[in-house]
Amino acid sequence: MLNKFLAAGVAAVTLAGVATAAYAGKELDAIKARGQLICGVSTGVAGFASADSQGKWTGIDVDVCRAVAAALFGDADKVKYVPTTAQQRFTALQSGEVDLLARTTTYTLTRDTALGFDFTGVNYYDGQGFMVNKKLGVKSAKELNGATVCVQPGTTTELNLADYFRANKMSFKPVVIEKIEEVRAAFFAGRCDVFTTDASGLYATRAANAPTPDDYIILPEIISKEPLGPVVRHGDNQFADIVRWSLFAMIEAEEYGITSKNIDEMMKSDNPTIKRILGVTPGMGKALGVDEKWVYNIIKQVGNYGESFDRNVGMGSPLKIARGQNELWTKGGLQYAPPIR
Ligand SMILES: N[C@@H](CCC(=O)N[C@@H](CS)C(=O)NCC(=O)O)C(=O)O
Repeated sequence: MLNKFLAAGVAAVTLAGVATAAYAGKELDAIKARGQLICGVSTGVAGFASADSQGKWTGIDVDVCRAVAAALFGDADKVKYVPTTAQQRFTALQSGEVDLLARTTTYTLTRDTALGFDFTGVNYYDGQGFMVNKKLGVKSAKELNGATVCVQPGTTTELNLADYFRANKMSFKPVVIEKIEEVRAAFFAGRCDVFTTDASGLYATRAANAPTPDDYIILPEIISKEPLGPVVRHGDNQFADIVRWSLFAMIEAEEYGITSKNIDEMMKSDNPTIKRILGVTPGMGKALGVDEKWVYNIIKQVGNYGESFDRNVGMGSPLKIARGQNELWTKGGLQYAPPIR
């Protein structure tokens, strides 16, 4: 009996030895040589990615960039941000102008395949909605027949809008504008009756950009699934893995109660899972090809997923968006990370 177990153990060790960790490609080598991650973000959406007057970027998307930099360099500040419109973002990624997009980008089949990208997770589960001025007296999207609708090109928004109106046998007049600040200006000046985008973008626009936020309502209909997540080019699996697991680490840390505040205490935990996550028991960093303190650095400098959500878009922010689908799976939401082991 004992021998059988021993033999199985030896086989497992050999297997683990054969499966080498690194599929390092030219992307990761170039990022390391440069000493800085180049992250494509939006041109300015409060709570997701926006720069202050000093040029300091914050937001839940910015935190993805910061987490990857913390995993790679031990320093969340080693990021250069490149603002991109919805229309420009995919060319910026394909051409190599940015290493990664963390930019309210919906995970879809064609983007994941034909465009030559890999999505590495979902940092915000969203859905498309409609915002109108209260004075229109509209209570439901079903009452929008004949409306003029402001929309950004190069988005899933544009496609869903057409599908929704067609499916409901309604007509609409699109006002298609690339730059978000021009879309907002057009909508708030009354050049369109409706502004449609991801519900998060509607909340952000109302809270941060509306001259009088109370004048606007977001209609109850959510017409699509918009799982927003980080995306990289095909071609460097190890870099994709680092992006994927940096986000998973933030989610897993929240699940295990590891926060930026208590992480130094947590380093002394006896819990074998926490020891493995934090690299006290080594192995995960080696497998991913980063420092064993990668999760420590992410959580200490950026925070866990819940901290990032709360600070940027949740109750600790002006947006006050409820966790909803972005709550952890253990609390009835969709945020779920595979185990770090
Ligand atoms: N999730 C949709 C829409 C993405 C999108 O561009 N959303 C607007 C929401 S306000 C945005 O981020 N605009 C900011 C910008 O253009 O910089 C997609 O991936 O196509």
